[in-house]
Amino acid sequence: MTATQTKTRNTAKKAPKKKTARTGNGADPNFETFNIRDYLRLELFPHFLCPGCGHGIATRAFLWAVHENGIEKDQLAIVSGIGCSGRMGAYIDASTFHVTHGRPLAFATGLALARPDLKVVVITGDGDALAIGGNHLIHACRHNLDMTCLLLNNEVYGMTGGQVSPTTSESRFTTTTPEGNIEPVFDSCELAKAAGAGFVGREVTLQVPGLKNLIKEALDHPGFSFVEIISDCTEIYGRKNELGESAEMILSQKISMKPDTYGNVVDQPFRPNALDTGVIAKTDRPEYGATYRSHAAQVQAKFGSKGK
Ligand SMILES: Cc1ncc(C[n+]2csc(CCOP(=O)(O)OP(=O)(O)O)c2C)c(N)n1
Ligand code: SF4
Ligand SMILES: [Mg+2]
Repeated sequence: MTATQTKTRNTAKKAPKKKTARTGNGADPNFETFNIRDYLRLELFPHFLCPGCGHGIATRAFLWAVHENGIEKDQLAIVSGIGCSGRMGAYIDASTFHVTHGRPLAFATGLALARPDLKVVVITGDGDALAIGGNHLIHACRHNLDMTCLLLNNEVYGMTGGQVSPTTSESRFTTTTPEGNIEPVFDSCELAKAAGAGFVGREVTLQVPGLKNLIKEALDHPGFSFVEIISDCTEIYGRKNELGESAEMILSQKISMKPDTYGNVVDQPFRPNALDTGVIAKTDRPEYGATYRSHAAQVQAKFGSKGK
């Protein structure tokens, strides 16, 4: 309010406060109807995740988003590569494809082109999508085909025992950097943005409702949507770098994000770089599937269905 504006007192009778459901995640009434068990293959439990692993938190946020967006399980196709992150797909009760390390985006491209009626989601890791599969990520962004990619970034090759990855922070110890990492770090969101992804966002596993909302927006976006999820490898990376128990690790996520987003509430930064969170880029570039189908129809009209 500026100095010249007059403050008016609202004398109207206040409407009675609406009672909202008490939930573990704030007063979100939809949370009451979300039961993660409805979306899991419980016959595969107990799951293989180490205690405190961020990938489980990310999976919960994703399934909550699926629930709130009203996506039916038989309309949901999940493609994942190899890694602790990729293994998440196996636990989800939907149509799931567990494919070769580094190739889930290539597989998903064929699936999304052949079955545009499905909601295609790729669950991948920093090694899977940025090292061996980096080429596929660049071209998935460039194509802008309608699918969602969730990159679970724990800064390490978790499944294979903790080797360095393209997102390992500087000077961190891994099994292949016993004296500390000297490689520069990839910012996957900047990469996705530059390569043309229709929607780019990042969130930490500490902020589950915020992460769920970001994934909902990504799932709704017509085109290639990319969400980097900052996740913790508590068992291998955390222990090797003496980052504390899982609770300490997840709390330190706050300081590695832009302070104006979360505030500096811990002393020891886990990830020294200040990263943006939330929606980082959103464009209305043409979606590739629609362009492809219209082009195919034109070619068929010109030459007949058998071509020339
Ligand atoms: C072609 C191929 N190369 C290497 C491997 C071994 N491998 C399996 S998972 C993995 C890295 C996983 O790291 P990331 O994608 O970050 O997943 P995380 O386990 O950290 O979630 C590697 C190198 C493989 N299975 N196939
Ligand atoms: S090794 Fe790391 S990434 Fe894999 S399940 Fe354990 S804590 Fe999670
Ligand atoms: Mg990883």
